[in-house]
Amino acid sequence: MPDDSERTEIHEYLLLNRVFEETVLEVYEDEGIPELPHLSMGQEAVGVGATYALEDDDWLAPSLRTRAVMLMRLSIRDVVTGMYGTASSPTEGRVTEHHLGTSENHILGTTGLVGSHLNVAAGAALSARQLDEDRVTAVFFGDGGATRGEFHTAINYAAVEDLPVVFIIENNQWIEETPASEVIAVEEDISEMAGHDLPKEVIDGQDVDEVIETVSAAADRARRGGGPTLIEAKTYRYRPHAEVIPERRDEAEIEEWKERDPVEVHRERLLDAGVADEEWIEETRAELIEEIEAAFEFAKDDPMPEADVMDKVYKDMDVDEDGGVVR
Ligand SMILES: Cc1ncc(C[n+]2csc(CCOP(=O)(O)OP(=O)(O)O)c2C)c(N)n1
Repeated sequence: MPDDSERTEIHEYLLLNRVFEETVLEVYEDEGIPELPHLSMGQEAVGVGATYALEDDDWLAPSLRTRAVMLMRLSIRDVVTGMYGTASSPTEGRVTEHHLGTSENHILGTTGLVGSHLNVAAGAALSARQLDEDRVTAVFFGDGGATRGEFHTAINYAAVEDLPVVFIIENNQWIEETPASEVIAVEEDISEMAGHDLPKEVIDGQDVDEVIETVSAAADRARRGGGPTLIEAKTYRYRPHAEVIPERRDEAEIEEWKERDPVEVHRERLLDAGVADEEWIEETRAELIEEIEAAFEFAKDDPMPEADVMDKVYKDMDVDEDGGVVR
């Protein structure tokens, strides 16, 4: 169980994610943002809890919706410049925030192909073992990601090799506009699809404490050589798949999930325990808004990258004057 100062820190991360996305939505609606927002509002406890449970040098492979990984491992300014693809962004504009990776922060970059990072995560875990590093890799993916072949190849390989991986399904029950139940042939828990021999945990993704506890236990087990765990966190997103996609889900379903809002659940727990008061929460929220708005102002004035975009993409690569690769 986290102590009081850890509990307030966890709440600050939850607030950061919520306030950040509220600001993203506002800016996007007012004037647009180069990277189309795919918001995670409603799902914050999964990314926050899992990232919190892991060590700073554990590898994280987020899905494009696991914003918490970015906000907890990078500065707010890095995340915002990442969305604008400008010169100061972590990859100097080579990839926007959705798929960015930085080895410095132990974030594995992904591709736009849903599920493609699952095998990469298993590979990162294999490399940690071969290099004798005490690192766990956590990979986040949606219910849609769980329908991909990579779900089986990565889990099978990790289970056979006892690799230190924590597989985390952020089951928000919708794949763009398709209900997962229409395309996934199991009745209840989609983690059942993995028949492989590994522990499976189905948890409440709206409860950050449950996420932290489950991911910590899985990571400890992995570090002791116990192999991978598959965690399915039941959750829900409040916004459509992306901000250009019309909302076709039932309003009543969305409202029902909002009654178990992950930020609110944790907030009430802190208030009841006397760990924080309303005043601290409001002050923290106001400070975060100020910092986030300043990052947006910075990003809007930040120049586009000057460097040749092919530079730093491939190691030891010679490029001719037209930008072509010299072989
Ligand atoms: C292989 C592949 N198929 C389709 C797409 C288009 N696509 C992008 S995100 C997405 C939905 C993914 O759903 P899920 O994995 O459940 O994650 P969520 O968006 O719910 O977080 C789809 C179909 C893609 N990028 N890659």
